[in-house]
Amino acid sequence: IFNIEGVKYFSDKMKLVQLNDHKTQELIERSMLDENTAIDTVTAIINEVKNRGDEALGDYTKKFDGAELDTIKVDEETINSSLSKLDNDLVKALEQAASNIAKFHENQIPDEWSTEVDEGVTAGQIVRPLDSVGCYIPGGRAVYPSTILMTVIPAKIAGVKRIICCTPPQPDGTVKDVVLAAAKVAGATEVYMVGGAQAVAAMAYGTESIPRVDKIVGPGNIFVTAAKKLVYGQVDIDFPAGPSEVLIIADETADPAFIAMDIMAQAEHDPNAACALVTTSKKVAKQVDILIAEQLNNMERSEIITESLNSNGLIVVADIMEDAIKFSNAYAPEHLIIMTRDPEADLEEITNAGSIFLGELTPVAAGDYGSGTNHVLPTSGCARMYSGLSAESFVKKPTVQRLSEQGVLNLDEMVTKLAEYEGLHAHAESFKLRTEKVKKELN
Ligand code: HSO
Ligand code: ZN
Repeated sequence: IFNIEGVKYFSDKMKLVQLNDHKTQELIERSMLDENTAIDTVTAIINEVKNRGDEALGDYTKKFDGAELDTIKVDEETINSSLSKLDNDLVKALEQAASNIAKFHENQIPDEWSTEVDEGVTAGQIVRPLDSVGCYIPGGRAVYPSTILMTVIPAKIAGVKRIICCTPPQPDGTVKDVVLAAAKVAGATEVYMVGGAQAVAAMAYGTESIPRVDKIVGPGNIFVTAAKKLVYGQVDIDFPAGPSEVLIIADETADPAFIAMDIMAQAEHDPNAACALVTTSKKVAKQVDILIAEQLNNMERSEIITESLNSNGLIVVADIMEDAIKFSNAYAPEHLIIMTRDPEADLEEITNAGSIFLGELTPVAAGDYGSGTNHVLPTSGCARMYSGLSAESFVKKPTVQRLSEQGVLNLDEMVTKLAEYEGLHAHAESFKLRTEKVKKELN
């Protein structure tokens, strides 16, 4: 056994700490991308798109993606034929994932209900889909067909009629077949070749080719995220989704090999990804650290993994499980894996996490692709106040009420009293007219 005080780093890859000695606040901080650095650039882009529409989109696509396009919209023929260009097994994988995602999200549509809040006063909610939604699909280094399924399918399940996708073209002016195929499988209605802040602006304000939508969702770089923040209010947005994260809670029963690979799996997404292990077992901590050090150089994306672990990798040793869980709640990770003797029991104490994976047989990769749950999740501690993307993200819940004669009589005094107190005479009058009518009819 080792001495944590003496050996601050086992392998020089991840930061190792004993929980007691450190302030939680310091430890939960991970490098955050500051969208504010992009605000000026993005504001200019949004204004250009607002004023010059398609022409501005053409200029930016040439500048940022190196592509000159005749039309921004991908024609239907190309989308329809994309599936036949893919390897059969890949199509099958997309379809199985899509079916699981659909099944999961069907359960998320909120119920319509009404209740009698006072005698003769019924009030409830109805559920209606948004009319149109725009899914931002990143291009470049990270082309994730799975993300198309995760954004389009929940909107489809919610009943959204028009679901458009915007994705940057490759320099030859095309979009990868797999992206189009995923859009087709998921049920997107249109695909447009435009990326970055200009795509967000186009979906928020509309251009000659691109319709303005009610809500923009999907992950993106800091320009995309800054643009989403700036158009918020004009349209709805999901939430800022930054670099991937995982936190693993483990006790001495956990298999260090699984933990090490789950950490590297999340780290391989992004040099800014944040991965943490919180364990009550010094032995597990040490073995995970050793395994990562041993395997790191053989990983295909070892450079990205190394950078991520060096900047945001963390192994925390806690005295007791209660402390480990407290730490995890403060960290509010995007993904949480619980590898303990009784994960279900520990789940009871979890308050903040985007998506939770129970037991050693459930890696984050399951949720990334097709255990059905959504992989567009709140990062950087935002799981304290946000839930991930869901079918519910694409519906509205207008409220409905109806008063009977009895209901009017029951509310009369309360409403008129409060209205008069607020100095809103017409409010009080509007109610009194009903009361008078009811009283007349009752006589
Ligand atoms: N883990 C990512 C999603 C993803 N993984 C896409 C693989 N493909 C979300 O943080
Ligand atoms: Zn992933």
